[in-house]
Amino acid sequence: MVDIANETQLVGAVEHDIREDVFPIKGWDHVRFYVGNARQAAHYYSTAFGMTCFAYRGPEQGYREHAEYALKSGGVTFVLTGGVTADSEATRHYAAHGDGVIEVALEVPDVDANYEYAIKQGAIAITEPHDVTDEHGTVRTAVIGTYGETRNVLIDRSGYDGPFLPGFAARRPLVAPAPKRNFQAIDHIVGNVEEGRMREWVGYYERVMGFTNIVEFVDDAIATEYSALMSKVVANGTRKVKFPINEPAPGKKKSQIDEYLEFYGGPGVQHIALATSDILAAVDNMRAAGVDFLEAPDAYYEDPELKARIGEVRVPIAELQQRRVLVDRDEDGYMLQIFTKPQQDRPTVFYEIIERHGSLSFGKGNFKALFEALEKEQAKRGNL
Ligand code: TYF
Ligand code: FE
Repeated sequence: MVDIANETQLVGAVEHDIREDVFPIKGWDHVRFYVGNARQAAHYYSTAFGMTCFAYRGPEQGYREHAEYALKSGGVTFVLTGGVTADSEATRHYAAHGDGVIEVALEVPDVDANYEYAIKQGAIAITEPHDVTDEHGTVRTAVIGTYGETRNVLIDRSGYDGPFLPGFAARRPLVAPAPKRNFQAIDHIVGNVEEGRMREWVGYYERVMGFTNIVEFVDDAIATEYSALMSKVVANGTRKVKFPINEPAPGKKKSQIDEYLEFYGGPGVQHIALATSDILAAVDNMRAAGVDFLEAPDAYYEDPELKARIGEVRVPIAELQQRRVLVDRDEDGYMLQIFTKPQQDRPTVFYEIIERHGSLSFGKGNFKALFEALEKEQAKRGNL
């Protein structure tokens, strides 16, 4: 069970009564990926990310088209779905996009009320509210569209007490579970959209889910100077659910967002930020297990302005430098963050590991160092 107070701090959430919201959200439910080979992906997320497989659904359960593995690490649940047949939805999606996110599922108290509100506000209707039932009970669910082929699934699981979702069977882990979790909660999930469409998608979440545009954005100066992207963040009332949205901006070089859009074949989820209470251990464990991270240069740590910018943090800068962990501070506190390289063959989805200490923002002070490291990788791929 996740410690709720602890989780609130981990992800920079705020005290807020969701009953005041037009679109109340309890929190993240799960993220579903369509992948080329779910069994092997599940093994990777177990061994490299330290997640634990706990449920499965496939042909053995009479679910003929797909094999799905549900994994968790604290409050983070991923579902890896692979096609068993040549014409399954996952097989088609994989051919078009490579491994990627198909669903960002949110737990809500009343699926019908949220769905009705969203549709009235112009949400893309995918699936109307309906019950899904097995011997463990009933889940009420509905689906709303978002950027690209990505979907926001709404889930009320109050009438269900099975392993994951109706149809899934409990499953033993694929490998011996990690002794300690690397991360405990989803902090934010970022989408990349086409040039000129960021504002539209920010407006979509404002209208359809009653989200608000929070603090940080990449202004024009940053965009043209070194990032070649624009970004705005929308969040729900509790700020547990945060959706930054990026679009490419014209710059000196090809935007990393353009590289994503080209290789993903359209808009989609760019990165998932995973909150941890011990980023040093997480990075050490994940590196040892074969995860590649972006490497900030020594100059980042040796810059005399770094100390002035960040003040006191819980570990010596040398500890951060050794692992290439980035650090930023805002008026509320500081945060430590690091980014993996893309985690599949295509240069598309990657992960962020984030350890917040009061800070509610996204590492604006690190954009220059981060984007330079990203561009170095982009250049190696011949896409700059
Ligand atoms: O989520 C964020 O806004 C930060 C910064 O391509 C960021 O993690 C933004 C865009 C990007 C990589 C990181
Ligand atoms: Fe991020």
